[in-house]
Parts: sequence; structure tokens; C-alpha cells
Amino acid sequence: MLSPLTSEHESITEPAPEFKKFRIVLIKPSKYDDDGYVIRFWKGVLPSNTLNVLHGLTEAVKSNRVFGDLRIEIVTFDETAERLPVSKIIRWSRRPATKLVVGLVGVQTNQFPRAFDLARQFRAAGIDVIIGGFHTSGTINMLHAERSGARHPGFGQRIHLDRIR
Ligand code: B12
Repeated sequence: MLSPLTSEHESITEPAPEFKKFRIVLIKPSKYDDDGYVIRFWKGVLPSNTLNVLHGLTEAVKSNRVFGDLRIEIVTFDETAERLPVSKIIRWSRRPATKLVVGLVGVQTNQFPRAFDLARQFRAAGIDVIIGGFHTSGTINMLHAERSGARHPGFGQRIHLDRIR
């Protein structure tokens, strides 16, 4: 049987590694301005509701010990008000016995290009990425999930990012 932290692909090609730590990185992506720069405010005055809700739900997974004794660490970033340490996150994923997943949260249509660029950087480093939010939910519904190669587990959407490059 698949471990909850192991994708189908991994189970076919290699035995499931023993993870001792599960680090979940939740990121609210910003968006590009007309010149292609990432918009980042000097100070954040409005915390993202979705980021906070997702953080709370993930904390519940941790406190309810959904993954048993596995140590869970949750880190959040709001790119609209802080620089995103992409290289550092990739380094975290290479630590021994660590499984790292990136969740791009609350992604709206105008933030999708930025979210997708971030996802590509993490995917290139072998990190599993989940994108959720109004844009992905709406798009997948419109594309008819079964035919687009996207899966629809009901909470957030799991898209085969590698196939839609
Ligand atoms: C509240 C709200 C705001 C508030 C946000 C306040 C705050 N502190 O966060 C304010 C007024 C600031 C705002 C601003 C904007 N908003 Co607004 N907003 C909303 C609203 C009404 C609710 C969003 C919300 O908080 N939902 C509750 C959270 C918990 O749910 P959620 O975001 O849907 O996330 C759930 C799932 O999608 C999923 N999920 C989300 N991410 C992830 C990630 C992973 C990994 C997983 C597994 C699951 C997952 O889990 C969550 C829990 O179920 C929606 C409309 C709506 N009814 O959804 C519009 C909406 C999201 N906003 C919209 C827009 C356009 C904007 C602005 C761009 C408007 C503007 N021109 O400035 C800005 C962008 C701000 C920004 N930087 O993101 C549009 C987006 C349309 C689109 N095509 O993407 C919406 C859909 C309204 C609409 N119908 O037009 N908004």
C-alpha cells in the first residue's frame, strides 16, 4: 500500500524512504507587475486569510497526529510582504530523512503566472508542489479534470505540473 507521503511514481521506481520529518511550506505567491518584477510591499498590513486558514488546518493535522509519530514542521511565507527564500527551501528538502512539500495557497488568476514560475523552480529540485485557490479550482473544473490529466482530490487540486510546462 502507498504511504501517504509517497507518490505513485515513487512507489514504482524505488522503495519508500524512511522519513523522520515532514516539512510543509505554505506560500502565498505575489504577482508580477507590467515589467515582470515581483510586487512586494515594504510592510504587510492585511494578512492573507487563506494562508492563515490553511496554516490552521495543517496545524490540526499535526495536533491530531494524522501521520502518527512523524515530526511535522509548518512554515508559512507571504510573498506580497516578504522575500521568498527559494534556495533555502530547496536546501531544506535535501536534509536527510526529510520530506518537504510546497503548497502554493490562495492562488488567484493574476497570481497564477508567478505561482507557476515558483512551482517550476521547486519541481526542478524534485519537490512535490500543490497549487490551490480560486484560479486552479475554477480552471480545472472548466477543463474537465479527467481529460486534462489533472486529478481532483476534492481539497485543493493536484496538477501534473511537469506535463503542462
Ligand atoms: C476575502 C476576499 C478578499 C480580501 C482578502 C482579505 C484577506 N485578509 O485575505 C480582499 C478584499 C483583500 C481581496 C482582495 C483581492 N481579491 Co479577493 N476575494 C475574497 C473572497 C470574498 C474570499 C476569499 C477567502 O478568504 N476565502 C476563504 C479561504 C479560506 O478560502 P479559499 O481562498 O477559497 O481557499 C480554500 C480552497 O481554495 C483551498 N485552497 C486554497 N489554497 C490552497 C492551497 C493548497 C495547497 C490546498 C491543498 C488547498 C488550497 O483551501 C481553502 C479552504 O477550503 C473571494 C471570493 C470567494 N467567495 O471565494 C474573493 C476573490 C478570491 N478575490 C478576487 C480578486 C480578483 C481579488 C483582487 C485581485 C481584487 C483587486 N483587483 O485588487 C485582490 C487580490 C488580493 C491579493 N493580494 O490576493 C477574485 C479572484 C478571481 C480569480 N479569477 O482568481 C475572487 C474569487 C472574487 C471574485 N469572484 O471575483 N479579496
